[in-house]
Amino acid sequence: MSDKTAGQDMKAVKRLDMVIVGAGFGGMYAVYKFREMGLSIQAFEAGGDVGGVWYWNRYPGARVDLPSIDYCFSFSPEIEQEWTWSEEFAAQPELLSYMNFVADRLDLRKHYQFNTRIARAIWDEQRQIWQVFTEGGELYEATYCVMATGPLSVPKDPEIPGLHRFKGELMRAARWPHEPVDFAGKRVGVIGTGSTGIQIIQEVGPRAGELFVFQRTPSFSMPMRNKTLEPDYVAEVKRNYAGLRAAALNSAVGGLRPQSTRAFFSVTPQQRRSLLEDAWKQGGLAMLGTFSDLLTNPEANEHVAEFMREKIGEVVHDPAVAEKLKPRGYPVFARRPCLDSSYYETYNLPHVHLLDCLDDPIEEITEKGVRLRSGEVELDMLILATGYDGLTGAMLAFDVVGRDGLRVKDKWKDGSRSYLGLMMNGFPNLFMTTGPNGPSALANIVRISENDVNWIANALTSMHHNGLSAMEPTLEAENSWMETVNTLAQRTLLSKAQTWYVGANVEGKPKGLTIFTGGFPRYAEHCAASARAGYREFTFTGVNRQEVA
Ligand code: NA7
Repeated sequence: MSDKTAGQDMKAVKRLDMVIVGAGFGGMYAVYKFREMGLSIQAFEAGGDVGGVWYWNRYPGARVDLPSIDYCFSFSPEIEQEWTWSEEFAAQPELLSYMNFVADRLDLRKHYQFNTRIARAIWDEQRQIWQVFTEGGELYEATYCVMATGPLSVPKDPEIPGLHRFKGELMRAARWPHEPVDFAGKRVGVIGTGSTGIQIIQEVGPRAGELFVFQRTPSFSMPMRNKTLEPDYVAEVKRNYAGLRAAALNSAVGGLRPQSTRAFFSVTPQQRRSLLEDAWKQGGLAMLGTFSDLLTNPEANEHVAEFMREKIGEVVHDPAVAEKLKPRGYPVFARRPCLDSSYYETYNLPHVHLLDCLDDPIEEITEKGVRLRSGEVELDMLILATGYDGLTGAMLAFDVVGRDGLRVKDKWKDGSRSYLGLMMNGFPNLFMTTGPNGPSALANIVRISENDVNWIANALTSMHHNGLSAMEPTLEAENSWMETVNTLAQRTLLSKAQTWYVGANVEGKPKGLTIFTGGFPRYAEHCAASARAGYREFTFTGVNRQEVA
């Protein structure tokens, strides 16, 4: 069969039950789950293989900032026992090996078409199917679409004039080459000091001839104190995985992160200090577990911020450099807290230079390097660690057209909206995993992915048993969910920093915190409650297309 749509040569149409987009945690689990349910599936991935974020982010020093034992699938007890993590916070090569191991073990790759981007997805109301077009001009038709496209998959170049003119090596953290990169003897520049920039700077600093860090907003970074996992510890974890998963599911971040019910001002200044010192010594995420009101009480937050500024001053030898590295003007933890192993120490190396782009802004990129207001910095290599069009970027990167011609980009023109971050009114049978109005970037992405895929699976099973073929949330349900999301967002300090959480890093993007901040357990309970109540916030269509109340 051949067809011509919108000027594209169409190849034979392939008819399926489900199209799945993405080969990160959400996509891989979706492929496994829906195949096991007996659905005919086809999955797509823009990268050359599985791994999602860990396929692309091969930059030096790339590492997860949640405990590895927690940042992995829980749906397969066999995989939990067969895979052994070597470090508390695994590096990218090990994370990618894990994803490959899972893909091999469950034979997932055969369902994927790699190196393939989706250009458009259009709902055909008459036929009750999604038409999914690849950029290569293939057309797939499916009853269901699962967008497992992730909150951080569209890297963002900085809005600095002249980027294309740079004649040296231009490297993007999230599009890092697969071959080894040599820094020896080179004048290397890094733009961006978020989690990514910090990991790169501490790794490349000692290896480069000279390193120039172009810093706009300094981040708060805490010591990771990464360690090798000893066999006894691993054995204990494997014996107790069920308990660890239960603990993670009950925690606000869906993870094994220390938590506290103690308010900051409920203890004496000496006790506060000693709790903070202990947490700092312990490293990792311990600081987040010191007090319960760090993100709700601005005064408590400022005390902890000042403690962390002091720590920077203790490490960095040059007081002027230390001062520039100390974040001010936004609450600590309102920007994603970073973990490092030698970030601040790197600035003690004589060939590492911190350039403060707040005082001395970047004016343009030139053929030879970066021109600041004060003059040009010549570089052999420029590394961009300038972040992502987070949360909504991937869903808006292609054209998704629902019922009555409604486009996601129009529906989201004032900010993302959905019901539970899982489905949108006007887009029947289109499911998202880790969607922008769920806990998203604020909780363990693997636990959210599993929760979301399981929810979709239950919804499809329920539809099947009831002879239904399509579902979508009512507008009232969606509005009510967004009201919950917005009300909760007012209570946190998270929107007080200019970050990708609130869309502040992309020009023209609607601003505001649309992530569910009520914590993972409450989110999971909302999802479970909607299933228990028989999906009454949804409208359904029967197999013979009649509307079912
Ligand atoms: P982030 O956290 O968004 O950091 C991006 C950094 O790039 C940040 O320091 C930005 O400064 C900087 N940036 C962006 N554009 C510019 C320009 N034009 N000039 C100077 N500096 C610029 O992204 P990451 O990749 O580090 O981390 C993303 C997530 O990945 C992280 O939260 C973890 O969840 C893992 P700004 O703050 O805008 O002043």
